[in-house]
Amino acid sequence: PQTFYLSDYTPFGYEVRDVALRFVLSPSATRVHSRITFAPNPAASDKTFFLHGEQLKLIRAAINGAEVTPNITPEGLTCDVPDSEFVWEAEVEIAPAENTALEGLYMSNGMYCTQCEAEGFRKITYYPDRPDVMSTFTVRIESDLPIMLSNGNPGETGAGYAEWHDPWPKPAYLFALVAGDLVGHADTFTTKSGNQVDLNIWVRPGDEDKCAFGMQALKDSMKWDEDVYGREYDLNTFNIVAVDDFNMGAMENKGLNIFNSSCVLASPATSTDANFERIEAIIAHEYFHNWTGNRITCRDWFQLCLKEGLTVFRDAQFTSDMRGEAVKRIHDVIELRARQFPEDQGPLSHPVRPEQFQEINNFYTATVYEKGAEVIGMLKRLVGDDAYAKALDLYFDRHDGQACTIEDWLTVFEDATGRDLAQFKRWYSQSGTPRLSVTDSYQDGTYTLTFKQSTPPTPGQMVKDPKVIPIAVGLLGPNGDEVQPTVTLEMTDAEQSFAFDGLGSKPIPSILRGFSAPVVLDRDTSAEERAFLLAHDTDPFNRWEANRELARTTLIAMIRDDAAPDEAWLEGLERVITDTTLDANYRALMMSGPSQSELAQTLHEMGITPDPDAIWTASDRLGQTMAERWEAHLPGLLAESTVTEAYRPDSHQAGQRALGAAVLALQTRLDRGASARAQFETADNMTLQLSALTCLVRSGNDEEALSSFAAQWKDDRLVMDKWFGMQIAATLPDRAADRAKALTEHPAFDWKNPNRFRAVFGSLSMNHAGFHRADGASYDLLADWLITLDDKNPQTTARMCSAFQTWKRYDAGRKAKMQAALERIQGKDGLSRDTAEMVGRILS
Ligand code: HT7
Ligand code: ZN
Repeated sequence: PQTFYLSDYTPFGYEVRDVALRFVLSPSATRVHSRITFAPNPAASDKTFFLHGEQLKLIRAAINGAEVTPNITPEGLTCDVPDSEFVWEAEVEIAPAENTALEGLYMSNGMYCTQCEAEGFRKITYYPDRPDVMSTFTVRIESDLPIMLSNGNPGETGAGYAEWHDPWPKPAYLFALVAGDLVGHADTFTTKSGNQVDLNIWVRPGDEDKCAFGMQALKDSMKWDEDVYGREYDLNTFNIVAVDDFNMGAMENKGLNIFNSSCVLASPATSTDANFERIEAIIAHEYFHNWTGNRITCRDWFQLCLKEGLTVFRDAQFTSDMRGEAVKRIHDVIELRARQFPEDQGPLSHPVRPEQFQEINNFYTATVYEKGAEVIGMLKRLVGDDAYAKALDLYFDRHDGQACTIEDWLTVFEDATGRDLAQFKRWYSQSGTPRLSVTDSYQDGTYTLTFKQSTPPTPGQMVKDPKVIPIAVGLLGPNGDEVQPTVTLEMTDAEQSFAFDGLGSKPIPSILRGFSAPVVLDRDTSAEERAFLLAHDTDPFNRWEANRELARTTLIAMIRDDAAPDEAWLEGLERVITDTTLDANYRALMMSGPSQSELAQTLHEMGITPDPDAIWTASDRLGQTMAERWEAHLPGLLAESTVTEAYRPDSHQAGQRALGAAVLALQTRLDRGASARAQFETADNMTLQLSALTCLVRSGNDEEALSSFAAQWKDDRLVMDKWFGMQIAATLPDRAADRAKALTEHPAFDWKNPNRFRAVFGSLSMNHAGFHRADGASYDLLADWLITLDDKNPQTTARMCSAFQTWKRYDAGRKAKMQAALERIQGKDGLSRDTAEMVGRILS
């Protein structure tokens, strides 16, 4: 397979002046007529006329009205063309009903829909399918379906057809088309300059009652982007469509966002608080792409983080504003450590801006998205809020309508602030998680912190240069007063000291406040010092972090030496969780210790081979200790977390329910599931119902509740995804593989639907000890199913191979079994390019 390199970029030889498409829809023989005006690109030296095109049946092609016979390969076509402006016309035939890969034009429950990012448009018609080729589009759709949508503003509509025109030049990856028997949930939004925008969420009949929350989230996002970034919406219409078969979460097509139905449909009875929060964030994310991604797009796919890192950063700011900064930051850091750190420290490690790929779909990763957002957070911290706002204004002014690079982005910051960002740019080019070690000293009123940074080698990058690391630090006096409010130290060297003068006594440092850089902090901190920070740190993130560190240290001692849980820590934590002046959400986060995979990650970072069974046993024993120790507090905490008002998915109520869920998990250990069963039976919302069911599944006493849940929800596909998933994710480790296998034989296991496939196998890989069952049963089951799925849906198969990315860190027995599973996938005849690249990298 071909490898593409960032350094090989050259512009396309032709500009596209405008595109007109006509679709005559039919499940097995859709005709796509294109009429495209091209003109030689003066900035390009290579004038080869190559149009991408895959799995297309060319019916006819013409240039300036005269039929031509292009040279066709599996990747596209070439043709001799005039050396001045000309009109290219083509008619192709495609079969959306046979498209199970869900890229290009495909069908889901009788509805036509598209997914063109990254390279799906080439499965619709012949076109220069690259993000730096931008054009206006006019689209005519012909079918007998009642709703026919495309990008931009609606044009003429009549019996059997609908026309759309998008006045904003866009790359083909933002093209979208939807046609089906859909019902709309309508609303309007008036922009700050007074334009009225028609908003619609289109869903299958029966889902209308699950649109109101998404619509409110959309209006909140539109308002927030005006207020915070000064960005206004730019069309008369904004449509969102919910689709059941979708490879990822959602897609930001211009004016026509397409969503996985799980990321837009919500109701209290069927969605958890976490679902509501995620839906709000994804709707915001896709909407924010209108400026960061659509109006300003990427020059090539190596620049993916330009739009994704920035848009994740923006959606995180939005969620912070909507739901609270500290809790959002803690959630994001938990996710970063769970998903990005293992990626960055294993065989799939790659820079935030990768420099080569075979299949771009494999680079929609936690590194590009989440570390990409962290890099922007660091930049903002380094330049300050005002300079960040100034730089963003300049970015939008200077680059509106362009396809840009990370160099363009950093130049904007250099021009707006006068800073040299050459060293900062290493965050985009160097892969791997930096390790930051700290020592301190105190003498004559001066306290000195000395940091050393180093980044272990990663695939293809043996040597790393020092990066600029913003280290937010505060100092606390012995009585807990803050003697030095948060300052950002700018570390630029491999080793560097920072002194604080005029201190009356040795302070307690609070380092890396707010997780100011995506690094692993190594510091030999005493348990007393951490307990002090747990009690007094004025930075809520670091207060939580102190607790997390204490939990981690205790668990690691329990895992390695069978030690007893640390008494002093449990006392400190007890004070926090019973402190009713603290936010319930925050207390719930304090109660939830590191996950088993996070512990495996920490052990790996310490150079120790993780033993999944020992990790599970220690985590279970700690849970039991907490339950017994806090027995007297549990009923009070449960009562305190009971919501008496009508259900609202806001952060206040969600916090109460999160605290309740954490307490119920402990209570279930003491009352053999009686409280959980009572909650399960009386719950009037999905958050309470599912948290109770999760407790019952964890206790192993779950058969009755699982069947009654399935009977109640058998007709709701999104709730049934939860049912499939949670009983595997939460079950006892020795049952996970057998359960997953049994569920693949369930009549509702529709394995071609990515949500259902992920519900089963994503959950299996999340049950750490269950996935790493010593006999390799889970590895074999997953490999069997990845081999099956690859023929139908390479993109989802390839993504799910990452369950094996940590294989090298385990013991010889597990390692050999995972290697064998990977080699079995690799050896499959006709393996897709997507999966072959992923497995090859994981094994390397
Ligand atoms: N920009 C989108 C990324 C994407 C995608 C979405 C759905 C299906 C396939 C996809 N390939 C790439 C989503 C986003 O980041 O907003
Ligand atoms: Zn995105």
